Amino acid sequence: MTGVNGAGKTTTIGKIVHIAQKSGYRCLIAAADTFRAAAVQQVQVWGDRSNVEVIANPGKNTDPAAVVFDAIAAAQSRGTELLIVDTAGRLQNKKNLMDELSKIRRIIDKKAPNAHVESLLVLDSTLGQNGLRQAEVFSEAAQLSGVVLTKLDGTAKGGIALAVVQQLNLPIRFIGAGEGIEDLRPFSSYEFVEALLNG
Ligand SMILES: Nc1nc2c(ncn2[C@@H]2O[C@H](COP(=O)(O)OP(=O)(O)OP(=O)(O)O)[C@@H](O)[C@H]2O)c(=O)[nH]1
Ligand SMILES: [Mg+2]
Repeated sequence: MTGVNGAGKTTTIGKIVHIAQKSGYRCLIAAADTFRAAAVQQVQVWGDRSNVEVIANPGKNTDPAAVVFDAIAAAQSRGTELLIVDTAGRLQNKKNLMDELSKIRRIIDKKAPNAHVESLLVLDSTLGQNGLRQAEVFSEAAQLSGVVLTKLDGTAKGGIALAVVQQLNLPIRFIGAGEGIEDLRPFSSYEFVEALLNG
């Protein structure tokens, strides 16, 4: 899960593991946001809500790629079916942080060559056109396969979604419609267009 600061990555992870766990998948979370002090605790709280274990490195400012490496090893030895990686929020113009993201992606591809990898950009739908530039840069660094549109419970209608799909050719996988654990829905283009035109 990738995206700029505060887009809703960690919350979305909490929501996704909730659905996945309920659907019977064996899940694991990698706490690869080693940048912000409270980030590991935050994702841990979400893991606890669904009884999903979180792989973290207790050290300070540790290498997030190393956490991902460890989490993949744990997932492989346990027969985990879904491993979700929480990453630190980053601005797309910070080259070193985008390089860090590429490194995480390389580790995943190398260490789990047979895994089905979904690389999702979590996009705050209240941000409008700024989202598009983000998506382009993230797409290169993390080889995005889709988008999650968050905060659609507010006044934002997420018109940016049209541009994301058209210009980047990325599917929208989920929408976030609130801060609660149940506030995640699969994306429906029909409902989305109805809301965009009528709401
Ligand atoms: N209203 C609303 N708020 C949301 C939604 N998703 C996330 N939030 C809120 O947005 C804020 C940021 O969410 P996080 O999940 O911490 O975002 P993040 O991308 O992990 O942030 P960083 O790790 O700091 O980059 C929190 O207050 C969340 O409750 C949503 O769909 N709707
Ligand atoms: Mg986070």
